[in-house]
Amino acid sequence: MEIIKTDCGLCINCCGVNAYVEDGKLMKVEGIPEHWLNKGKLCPKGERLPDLLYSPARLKYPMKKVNGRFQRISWDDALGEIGAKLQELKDKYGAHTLATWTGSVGVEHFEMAAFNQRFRGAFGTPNFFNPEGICFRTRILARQITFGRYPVEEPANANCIILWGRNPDESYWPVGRIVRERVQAGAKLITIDPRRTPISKLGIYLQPRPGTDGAIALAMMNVIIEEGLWDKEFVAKHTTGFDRLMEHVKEYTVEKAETISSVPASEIRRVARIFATTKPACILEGVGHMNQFTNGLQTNRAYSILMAITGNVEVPGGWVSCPMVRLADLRLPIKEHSLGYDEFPIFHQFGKNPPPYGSASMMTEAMKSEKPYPIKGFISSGSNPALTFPDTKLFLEGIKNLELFVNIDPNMTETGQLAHYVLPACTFLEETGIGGFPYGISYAEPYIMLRKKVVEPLYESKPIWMIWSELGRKMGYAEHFPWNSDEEVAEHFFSTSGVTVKQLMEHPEGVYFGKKEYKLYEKRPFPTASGKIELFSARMEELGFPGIPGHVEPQQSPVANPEIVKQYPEILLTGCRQVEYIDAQMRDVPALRARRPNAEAEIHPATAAKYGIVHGEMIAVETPRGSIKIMANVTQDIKPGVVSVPHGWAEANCNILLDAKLLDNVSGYITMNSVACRIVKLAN
Ligand SMILES: Nc1nc2c(c(=O)[nH]1)N[C@H]1C(S)=C(S)[C@@H](COP(=O)(O)OP(=O)(O)OC[C@H]3O[C@@H](n4cnc5c(=O)[nH]c(N)nc54)[C@H](O)[C@@H]3O)O[C@H]1N2
Ligand SMILES: Nc1nc2c(c(=O)[nH]1)N[C@H]1C(S)=C(S)[C@@H](COP(=O)(O)OP(=O)(O)OC[C@H]3O[C@@H](n4cnc5c(=O)[nH]c(N)nc54)[C@H](O)[C@@H]3O)O[C@H]1N2
Ligand code: SF4
Ligand SMILES: [Mo]
Repeated sequence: MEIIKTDCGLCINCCGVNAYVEDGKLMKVEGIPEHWLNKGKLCPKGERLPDLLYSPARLKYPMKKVNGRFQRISWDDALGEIGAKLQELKDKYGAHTLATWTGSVGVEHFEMAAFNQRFRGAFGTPNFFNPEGICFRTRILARQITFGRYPVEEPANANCIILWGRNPDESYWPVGRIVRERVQAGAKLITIDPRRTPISKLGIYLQPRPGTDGAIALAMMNVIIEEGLWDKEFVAKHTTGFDRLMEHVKEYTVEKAETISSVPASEIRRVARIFATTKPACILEGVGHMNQFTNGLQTNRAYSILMAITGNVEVPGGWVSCPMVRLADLRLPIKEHSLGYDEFPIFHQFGKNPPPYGSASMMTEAMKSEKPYPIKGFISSGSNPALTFPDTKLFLEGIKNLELFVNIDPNMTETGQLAHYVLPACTFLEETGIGGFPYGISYAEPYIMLRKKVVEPLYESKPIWMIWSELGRKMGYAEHFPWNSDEEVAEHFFSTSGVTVKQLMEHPEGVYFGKKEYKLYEKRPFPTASGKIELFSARMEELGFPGIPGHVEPQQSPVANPEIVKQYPEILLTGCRQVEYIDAQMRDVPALRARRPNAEAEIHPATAAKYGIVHGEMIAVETPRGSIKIMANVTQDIKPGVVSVPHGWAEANCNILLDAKLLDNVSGYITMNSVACRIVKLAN
């Protein structure tokens, strides 16, 4: 059997994989023992990559919907018809009428987002959307606002770790491994989470009311400043706005934070002291949850400020700067701004290189209401928004108005079922491409590997770069799509990076492409307007938002909206990760389904008792927006009054419960957590 060293593209961890291939068939996968990150291990879903590849859900050929039913069509005809329709829409409504969307795998599959952006540039639409506009970009943005660059957590050297709304055992198991190793070596662990996760049992645990973390962070600053525990030299030399911060946090006493968050004042004080006096300390904030609620961006800012005033920036074990591999930029210039540019200036206008994505909530709204202009064409790839878009009702209403809806995916998905055309893409196991550089999520390692083709493309599936290129050529944009093979594409991407494909082939387990530098600020000042870490951001204020973060109540909390709470007294969390599945994928793999057969709503016994619910019973979870049926998981390990439902389950789609009008007004992110809900006992 041949062993091909590649990486797992199922999630952003990009674990090293030994793929065992016999007669062109993938037989099994194992972790690469010498891989720096996963050290021979794969998570349960990573172990099932052959099931992903040979899934019965795979699309075998392009299909077109005729009279409500899918019919086989050739690639040539499909791309020809799609190209002609796109041209017609462009002539009728202008280029901006096309919205393109890539999913979470568009983050892991560099080619997917890059070629999507290439095409949209050639076509001329500004409207490209990606989960970074609903997922983790605010953490990057908050750090860029504060530091001018994006320092990344380095828990492997930390002596104090705060898991703030993060449960890595399920979502980033290698981070969980690193945290456990540090705890074993004597590091202090603090977990702040409404759910008492298994890893939290290794240290101090705070259980806040969801959506109140900003108040806790500000009260920690209050303690640190009042007790003189801040890093005076670092703050004086490298930050601006400390005086204003000092004034601002005076009102955030631990007692006030207790009233807001329900975490005892003495616990907040204790945690503040430990965090400020145990060096180096590292906040590992949640990737999604800490962004996806009313006060997401400002809460992220508060964590940045906590790291800064304790001098935990650009030192080993804190948040550090790590080189990024400079891959070729495929983007073409675009004249118009994307949807959301004016409405959400922090997201779109803050820095010199703002995120290239539009605001997702505005995309669906423009499909539905045709305001500010109609979105009539929609091409989605590597995503399943029918399940994952945080407001299913709005998504379904929006796509009804589309004149062209194309879904590109290896599988027939819930979203594909709604499309006019479905095009079969390869999985990452069937193409050579840019592989793992899991930068940006607690791994400050300048390490990259080539993702290798493990088997030939199955059925009529094609690599995503080829699909966009062929569509581009059909539409007369051939000059922008000169590449003819996976290798040519990879060569082009690496041409600007200092790493070559040859080098990566010679080192199939991956290579270091640069060296991490601590105290970078000694050489290169923080690239903010002031050249220092901005505890107070003048630019944020200029754009109409507070320059120092404060606590903002979730829109539907008992404080902000007591009327709604009379009818919907519990607090909803959606989308806590489950190690068996990745977003809406892998539910059809029997071995994984056997491990976790059902979608379950976690509720505390006190909450269950209030409604007369027993463990394992089917219940309805309802919000003003909708209702789903789901099995009750009655557990001590969640705060009373909080209901946590996973996302990605077709049979209990939590996005039916969400309302894309509830936003973090600073970032434009749709609220997926801290929403009012209630439980309904179902008649037997
Ligand atoms: N296995 C698996 N891994 C995944 C994914 C997957 O679907 N499956 N998805 C990937 C993606 S797309 C993303 S964005 C990341 C998500 O990664 P994370 O956002 O880090 O998700 P979790 O690790 O589930 O941690 C979220 C934790 O935040 C807690 N929480 C919720 N609300 C609050 C709050 O208001 N305050 C505090 N303090 N805590 C809160 C939840 O109880 C939960 O324990 O995971 C990635 N990894
Ligand atoms: N309520 C709620 N909603 C959420 C979240 C939440 O926490 N709560 N989380 C949000 C977040 S953070 C994210 S990132 C999104 C994720 O949302 P999505 O990105 O829509 O999630 P997936 O289910 O991972 O969709 C990936 C799709 O890509 C396909 N695919 C897999 N490999 C390949 C490939 O190699 N090529 C191509 N072309 N396609 C491939 C899969 O078959 C699958 O259909 O969900 C968001 N939605
Ligand atoms: S953690 Fe992610 S990258 Fe690693 S094996 Fe699991 S799915 Fe693959
Ligand atoms: Mo995400």
